[in-house]
Order: sequence, then structure tokens, then C-alpha cells
Amino acid sequence: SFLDGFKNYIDRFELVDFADEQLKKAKIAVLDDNSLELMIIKKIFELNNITNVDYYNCAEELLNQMQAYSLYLIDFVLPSISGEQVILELRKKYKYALIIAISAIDNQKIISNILSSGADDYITKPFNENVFIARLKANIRTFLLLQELKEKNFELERMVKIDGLTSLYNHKYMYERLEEEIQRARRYDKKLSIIMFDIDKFKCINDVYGHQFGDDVLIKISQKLKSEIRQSDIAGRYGGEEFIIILPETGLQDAYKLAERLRKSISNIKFKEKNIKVTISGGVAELEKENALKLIGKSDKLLYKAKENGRNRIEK
Ligand code: GH3
Ligand code: MG
Ligand code: MG
Ligand code: MG
Repeated sequence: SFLDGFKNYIDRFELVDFADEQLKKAKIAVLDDNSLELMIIKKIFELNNITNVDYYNCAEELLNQMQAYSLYLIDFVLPSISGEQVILELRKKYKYALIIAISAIDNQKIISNILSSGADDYITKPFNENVFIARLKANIRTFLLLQELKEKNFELERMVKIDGLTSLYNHKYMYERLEEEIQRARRYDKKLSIIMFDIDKFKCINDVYGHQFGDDVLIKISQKLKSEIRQSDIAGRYGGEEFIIILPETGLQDAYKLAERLRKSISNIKFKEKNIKVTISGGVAELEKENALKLIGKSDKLLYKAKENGRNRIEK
């Protein structure tokens, strides 16, 4: 693809050079039934040091081979199958390929068909070498910008639901997800439990060993948490040093077992340099008739009961 060495290409000046480089590296397929036309294109590419190109004079041959190209140049007027058909087929298979049609000049009907078939652009014959190459580069630039926006958007979507320190889900996500999971549990008549836990005497840990060490404790506990739960369980950082786990299709007893296992394994975490033991207290609640807020309240009350009963324990 055109994504090699991807960085901040919203900078349009850098983008020009990068698109030039990408065109030289790209895997390109050219389809034209006229071998003279193919030779002309080959000549233009060679003069511009663009060498990673395969040439096809038969549409079926291109469509039947397995490898994907970054850029397709497709002659629109072909003997056995329409260029439109070829482009539609390619587009179905390669959503993110750049597809550019080649067509004879001045045929408005053909040009409108080309663009409607899903081609990204068209270049008219006879070719002017400079226009031909410039047109390809311009298309690659647009393509790269779109790729970058897509990547950024993906990262933003991740950021709004993930806690930056621990990489667990954040409060907002956990609350919304709990509402969804409750609906799902009701709809399919399944059990659902949650575990809420809080680090014991965490203020002391911060005060004695420093805030930085406190952050490390939060990270280590989160890693342990992730390694102990199943794929279908959902773990989040609900507040400063408070965590919540949603356990779909899990009843109170199994949730309690998991919470106990977690409590023990967290108390066994070794912290380099500091020979300390960090413990948690937790509350486990199973869904009955309540909504998300009430279910969280139920586990929170049990968590405080665990604190009252001496900490380093789970209540259900
Ligand atoms: P308890 O056993 O009753 O839970 O005592 P505790 O000291 O853990 O409870 P408290 O709520 O008094 O203290 C929580 C502390 O967690 C206070 C706050 O400074 C600390 N904290 C919250 N978020 C963070 C964080 O992101 N990093 C660090 N290092 N500390 C945090
Ligand atoms: Mg032709
Ligand atoms: Mg605490
Ligand atoms: Mg707390």
C-alpha cells in the first residue's frame, strides 16, 4: 500500500515528495488491449524510474491473478469485457486501491461512465508524459491524505474510550458499556455480574514512595487484571485507584471466585526496588432488577463493607 513510512502528511510540502517516492515504489498494474499503448506507458514509466510495474493486455488475466496492486491503470475500451466491469470487480476486491482509467480523449459518455464505475480518476489518450505522471502523483497525494485522516480517526476513537495511564477502558466507556451489557443480559436472559475494587491505603503508598511509584502500581495492577480475565470480560479504571470489571454471562459465585483470585494475585505482585505488598478490597454484585447506576452502587457498598471488615478482602 501507500502507507510505508507514514507520518504527518497533512504538511502539504512534505506530501509532494512523499507521493513522488511512493509512486516509484508502488506495485502498479497496467491493463490495455493495445500493445502499442502498453509500450508507450512502459516507456513513460521507465523514463521516470518507475519500475515495479506489470503489464496486462487481457482483462481476465488481470482479474484472475491473486496479487494486489496499489495502483491500477485500466483501459476503458476493451474487446471482451467492459472497462467499467473490470473497475467494478477490482473495486469489490480492493477497497483501498487507487484505480485510474485510461480513455480516448473527448468521449464525454465514457468519462462519465468511468467515474461512476468507481474509478478514482481518468487520464486521456494520447498521453502527454508530464501530465500523465503529474496526474498519478496528484492522485497519490489525495489518497495519502485520506489514509492519514482514517488513521487519525481510528486513533481518536481509541483515545476517547481508553484510560491513558493504564490502557484500560475509562469511566465513560465502562458506564456506557455496562448499560449495553445489562440490556443484552436482559434480552437473552443471561446472568451478569460486576466486580468493583479499590487499592488499600493507596494514599500511604503515594505519600511514602512518591506519586511516580503510585502510578507504576496502577499500571502493574492493570496488567495483572488484563492477564487474569477472559476475552469476554471488560475491565476499566473507574476512578483514581478504583477499578471495575463487567462479567457477562457470569453469576455471583463465579464472579466472587474471580475476584478472590485477582485479590490474591495482586497481593503477590513484586515491585522492583521496593519490597512492599499492595492489596485491594472489592465488592461483587450480580444483576437483578436494577439499572447500571444502581448495580454499581450495590458493588460499591460491598466494597466499603470490605474496607470496614479489615481490607484485603472481597464481599459479595
Ligand atoms: P482506602 O484503603 O480506604 O481505599 O485508602 P486509600 O488511601 O486508598 O483511599 P483514598 O481515597 O483516601 O486515597 C486514594 C488516593 O489515590 C488518593 C489519590 O491521590 C490517589 N490517586 C488517585 N489517582 C491517582 C493516580 O492516577 N496516580 C497516583 N499516583 N495516585 C492516585
Ligand atoms: Mg482499448
Ligand atoms: Mg483506596
Ligand atoms: Mg478510592
